[in-house]
Amino acid sequence: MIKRILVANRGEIAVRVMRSCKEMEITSIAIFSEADRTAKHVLFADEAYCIGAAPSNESYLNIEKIIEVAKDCRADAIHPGYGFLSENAGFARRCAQEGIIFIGPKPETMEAMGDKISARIRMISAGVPVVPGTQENLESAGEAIRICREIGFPVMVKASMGGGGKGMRLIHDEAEVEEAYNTAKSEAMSSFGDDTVYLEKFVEEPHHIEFQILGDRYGNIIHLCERECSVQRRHQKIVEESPSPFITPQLRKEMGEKAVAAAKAVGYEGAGTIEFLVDKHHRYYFLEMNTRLQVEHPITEEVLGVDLVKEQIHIANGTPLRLRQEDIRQRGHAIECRICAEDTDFNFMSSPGIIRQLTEPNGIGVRIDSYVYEGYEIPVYYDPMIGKLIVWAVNRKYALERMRRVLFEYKITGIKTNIRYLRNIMSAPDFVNGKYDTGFIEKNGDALQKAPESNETATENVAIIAAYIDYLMNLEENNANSSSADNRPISRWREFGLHKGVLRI
Ligand code: MV4
Repeated sequence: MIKRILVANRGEIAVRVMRSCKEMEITSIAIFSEADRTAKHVLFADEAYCIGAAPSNESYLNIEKIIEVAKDCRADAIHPGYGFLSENAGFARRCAQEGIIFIGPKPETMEAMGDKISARIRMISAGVPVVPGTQENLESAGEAIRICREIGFPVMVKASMGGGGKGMRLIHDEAEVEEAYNTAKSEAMSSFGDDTVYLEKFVEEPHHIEFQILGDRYGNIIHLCERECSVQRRHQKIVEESPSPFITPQLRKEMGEKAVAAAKAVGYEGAGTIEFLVDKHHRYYFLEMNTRLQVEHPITEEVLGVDLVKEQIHIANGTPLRLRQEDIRQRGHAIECRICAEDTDFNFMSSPGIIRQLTEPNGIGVRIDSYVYEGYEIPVYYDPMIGKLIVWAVNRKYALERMRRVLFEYKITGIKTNIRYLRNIMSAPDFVNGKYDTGFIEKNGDALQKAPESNETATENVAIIAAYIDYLMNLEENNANSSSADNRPISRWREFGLHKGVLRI
């Protein structure tokens, strides 16, 4: 039985994993870089060990150092979270060599799915639809032209070791083939050290819909329905929801069965995700498989009432699946917004810095998976995502209303965030009507940048006046006490409860 888990990650996901550990009475062990001494995951853990300098390569990606710490502190298992070493087959192998349980699938599964050509071959044998295209390395631009003619334009050339949009080029016509082939190949080589590329027919205006799956050591595999992830910007997801407003119960059943077949084809153990592209005619195609827990896993947890981290730990313990497919029933609707320290007016550049004031939302149907606190300095070295807002309600309409309320309640100063942008998404007609695909952000670009509604500005103006009064009052009080004005509490003007813009003095 797993009694001690080393969490080989940082930020909100490290905290998320430790929460489940606590409920299971498992000791959680944090590792941290020199930039993370004061990070929440360190404070949250039962034990914590510094593993190196701030850059990820010297800390969260340092396999040998992590293994050494895991041995020294007698960890039974390692949870890799997402990103960093979560999909590194070499790391999973090193864990096994040292008798440490890697909480995730077998290394061979990670390798088979990490290579997109190999994944396509396996999916075809398993009867899972893939995008029409090729299953071998493209040997030359000439060969590419010939095959493109067969498939029919537009076509995409993709790196076999790619994923998430890297090493990928769209080809509209014959004139573009040679250049696209060459750039995709060289980008693949510099990004992945492997220049194997293949072709796929371009699926127009697709939805990105993924299915959560769970598999145990005994070959039992179930799916936990879908997440709609089409709101993306430059291959970064921003908003996810479940159920998908686009798919029907019939399509859900069919795609769910294909997702299970896909996982069975690689003997999947643990929690994983099957990504599909779905076109406007409801034709769906396997895109890739993610062999880890994903950022957006909470929406599945909210709709199904399942703790996916707990299930991962039980599976790693060798417990047979505790859920049957018949037990899986979606209830209500969940939406997740990713809160990022970034400047949406300045090309979404990341905006690290010190968090001065923070008021997180609360109340019915609200979940916050975050890791920041007042006074915390967001390091420049890692991902700018500071947390996730997740709401649940009985249906999509109420979930949307709730998310608007929650985004209104969230107050953060000291850094720039994408909260205003998220509010605009929650009011964009295409999103409100559930009529959007992966082109949503591009299509609505300018409207999503817009400044707050005028009544919101009015509210802020009243709040500023309130803050000024607060400031004067504090000043007076401090003078009366003849203490230094520097000791006066910071004015919390953003938090004045002036939702209607009325101030009573
Ligand atoms: C595609 C595609 C259309 N046709 N493949 C982007 C990320 C990587 N996971 C695969 N991607 C795409 N592959 C074919 N054959 C369109 C995309 C794509 C996309 C996919 C999912 C979510 C957002 C996207 C945004 C642009 C392009």
